[in-house]
Amino acid sequence: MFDKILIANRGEIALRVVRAAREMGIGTVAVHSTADSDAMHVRMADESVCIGPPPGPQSYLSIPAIISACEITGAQAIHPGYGFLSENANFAQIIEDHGLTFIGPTAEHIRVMGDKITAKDTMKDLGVPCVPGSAGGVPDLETAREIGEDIGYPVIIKATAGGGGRGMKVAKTADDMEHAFMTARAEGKAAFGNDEVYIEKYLTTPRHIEIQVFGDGRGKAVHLGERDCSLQRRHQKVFEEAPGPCISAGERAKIGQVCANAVAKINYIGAGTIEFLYENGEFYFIEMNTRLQVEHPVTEGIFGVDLVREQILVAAGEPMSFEQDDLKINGHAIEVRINAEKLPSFTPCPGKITHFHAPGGLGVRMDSALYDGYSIPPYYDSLIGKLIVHGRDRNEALARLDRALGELIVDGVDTTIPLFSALLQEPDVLNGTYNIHWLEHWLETNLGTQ
Ligand code: MV4
Repeated sequence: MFDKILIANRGEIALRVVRAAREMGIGTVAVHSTADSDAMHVRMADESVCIGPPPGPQSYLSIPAIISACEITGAQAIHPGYGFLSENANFAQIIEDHGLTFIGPTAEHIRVMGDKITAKDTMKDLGVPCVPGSAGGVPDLETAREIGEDIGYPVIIKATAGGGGRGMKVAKTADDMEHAFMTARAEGKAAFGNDEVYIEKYLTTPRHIEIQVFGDGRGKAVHLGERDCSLQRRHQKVFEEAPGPCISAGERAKIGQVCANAVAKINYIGAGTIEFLYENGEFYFIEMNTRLQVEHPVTEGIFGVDLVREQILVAAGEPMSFEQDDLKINGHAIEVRINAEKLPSFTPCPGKITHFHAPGGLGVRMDSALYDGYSIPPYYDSLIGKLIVHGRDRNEALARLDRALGELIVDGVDTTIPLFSALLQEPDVLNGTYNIHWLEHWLETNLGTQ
């Protein structure tokens, strides 16, 4: 096992990794920008290294600065958290080339899943159900039109390098194809330097269901059920839950086994998430994320496992601590993302926290790097905390969420907290009858959000 690991991240996820490492008796090194000298992750880690000025590329995204921090402190492994360098295959490769360990999948798996076309090809070959569409990339407009006729409109054109909803265009009819194809290509080229696109049947009202998988890198893998992450705005999730309110035990076992078998077959190591659209009782693969996700705590809540501990174990060459048969769902968990943002526009709202009080009690978990007097810097994303509740069933979790939101105090900046209290009044949220478009429609109708 490692003696010391470095955490190449900030905020609540850096604390999350420190906590797992500390329980395992592993020392921790925080890295930070000059804007984060007073950040909680720096205070909580055993050691810290300043790696540069606030803009990402000069600190949290600087591979040389992070490798140097490892060498200075003698850290043997790097946990990337989420965002920043977590899905950068080059980073994973360079870490290995320096005789260090990347706490995550291999550079090759990151690369394959980072390109949506190779990801889909791979998953299709592994028996994972995919959205009907083009076989690989679509080279020109003429081919795009043929595929449109073949699979039927509406279709969606996606940039293979896309992410966060960029480089994605819907063609409702054949008349839209030229414009949609050209703009998806241009956006892919402009945003990612890659103009390759592929085409899928457009699903109009799906839910976003993702399966958590975990592999030991030696041909063994398990699934930890699904999360429903349909409540989102502009591809930013705001409310996530597990298990999915619309997924039966039979469906879970079936798609879960397909996913676990798929990643076992490629010797996948560590945590992964296989994203699906779910419509009319069918799962359609869209993407795989090769990192620990923001919403992993809802899965931890219902399975009672520490996913970061498991990531560290397998990265150190040890077996994971559970098998599929050990994994039984207990109750229901919900996470809400607390962002420093002003409603109804969701404009980022950095500034000084004059008072912070975290809720507590049975079934309540608050993952946050806030403290009284902390100043949220303007350089990073606006997530300032995650409130995760667990109950014996969904209704108990919902009641507990309402109760915990009432205890939570974040003064000094605007936050998304009032949104969640309002959502808990909505029958569709209480009943779990929502899809990927529900929240944006609700925000427009009720808050006038654009
Ligand atoms: C789709 C789709 C409908 N049909 N693919 C959005 C970002 C990327 N992760 C995939 N996305 C979608 N792909 C087909 N064939 C609808 C979306 C989509 C979406 C997916 C998940 C969560 C929220 C979403 C919001 C808008 C569109």
